[in-house]
Amino acid sequence: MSAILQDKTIVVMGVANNRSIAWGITKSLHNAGAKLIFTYRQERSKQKLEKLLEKNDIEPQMVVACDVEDDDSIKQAFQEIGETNGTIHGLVHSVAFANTDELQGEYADTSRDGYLTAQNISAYSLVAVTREARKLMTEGGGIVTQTYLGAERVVPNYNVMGVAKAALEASVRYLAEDVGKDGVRVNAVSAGPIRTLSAKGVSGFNEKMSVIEEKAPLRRQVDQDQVGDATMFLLSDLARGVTGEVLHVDSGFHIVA
Ligand code: NDP
Ligand code: KAL
Repeated sequence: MSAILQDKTIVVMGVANNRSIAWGITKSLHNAGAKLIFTYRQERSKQKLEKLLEKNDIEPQMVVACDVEDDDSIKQAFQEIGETNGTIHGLVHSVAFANTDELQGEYADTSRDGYLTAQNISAYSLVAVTREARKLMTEGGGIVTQTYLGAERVVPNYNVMGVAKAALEASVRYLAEDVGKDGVRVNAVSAGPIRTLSAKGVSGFNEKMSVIEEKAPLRRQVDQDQVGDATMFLLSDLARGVTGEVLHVDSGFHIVA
């Protein structure tokens, strides 16, 4: 039997280091036989990524800069990807940002600028990259983004990011309708708390982690590899009937009152 993602080319956005959710996804996609293209924003992330790829014997098809705040950067990245690789079959969007001062206190105090930044990088970016990526998805394929329970419920400190994730999840549904006619599926994974660079230093993170072990049905932490395998499933033909969906990979925490 051939590997699940044999002959599939997938673009992965959002590896900053070995703790990144996108790195867990990379390992799952690589093990499933996919050819991988990476995008990064900061030079530092590129260097970390290249070291990681080398250490793990993963040969990338391409590593290209892409700042999702900038339409020209997105256009250029996907044009280069198209010119070098032709058709792609998948896209992983694992990117989010809000200013630290908006991730504490009351949501009611969110500034206009802080609101727009969070929406811009964390939600609109999926719309912008889907528009470019679909041009290269001539054989159909899958797009998967990363979200969090704070989109559905009020989670202390998540604040402006919760509202951005709500927009992201709604975008998953609207985009799924648009690109479905071309055989492209759009889904999200809603992960439980995982200690990553983004999560570092934001208040309330440690408590959120410990509650999973106490209250979630599986009574254990979520890790990058679990999210990686679920994302791999959603990108694969095994999920060919699934689109517009938010799949919780959270030890079942979201079902508990
Ligand atoms: P990381 O810090 O590892 O990854 C965040 C990534 O976002 C970085 O690679 C960063 O790139 C990238 N990024 C930020 N701004 C931009 C931009 N303007 N253009 C391009 N890339 C950008 O954290 P995670 O792996 O935790 O986060 C990945 C996703 O998972 C996010 O959407 C997050 O909301 C989501 N998530 C995380 C959970 C957790 O508990 N960790 C739980 C549920 C969802 P660079 O460093 O190069 O700027
Ligand atoms: C309730 C939770 C506790 C934490 C609250 C808010 C978390 C927000 C996530 C958001 C992505 C964090 C940031 O944007 C951090 C940023 O302000 C500073 N960090 C950086 O700039 C680093 C260097 C770069 C790499 O980070 C980014 N993002 O570019 C939520 C927890 C339980 C679950 C989490 C962490 C969810 C999530 O969405 O990440």
